[in-house]
Amino acid sequence: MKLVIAIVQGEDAGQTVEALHAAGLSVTRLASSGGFLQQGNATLLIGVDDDRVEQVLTLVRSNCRERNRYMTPMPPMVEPGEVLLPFPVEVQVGGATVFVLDVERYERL
Ligand code: 2BA
Repeated sequence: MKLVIAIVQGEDAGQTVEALHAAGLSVTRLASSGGFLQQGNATLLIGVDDDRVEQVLTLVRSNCRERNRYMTPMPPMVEPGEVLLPFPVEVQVGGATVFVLDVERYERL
């Protein structure tokens, strides 16, 4: 058995969960946020038999798309009288960041 951890953008999370659920897969959705952009995203936990991992990846891939985000870096300290206007930096995010882990033991108690 494997545990697939998929970090997806908030906009893609609902339809990804629906697609996984429709395929008969169990999924847990956690609210999370990225350390770099500090923006909300979603982390999906999907426990599956080994032979369904590729199906999970296909469903995640087909429901998550790449987007451009903008972040405004913190301006550096400037001397009095100096003006330094920070401008937004474009960052590409997604489709999804996926980890596949071996599950040593699975119990439903
Ligand atoms: P964030 O950490 O908010 O990162 C958002 C996007 O910013 C990343 O998109 C990447 O394009 C860019 N980025 C991240 N760190 C950067 C850096 N030090 N310098 C320049 N650009 C940087 P994705 O790679 O698609 O990642 C989307 C989200 O997936 C991340 O949100 C984070 O929540 C998660 N993630 C990505 N890689 C991870 C990892 N190795 N471990 C844990 N979580 C990860």
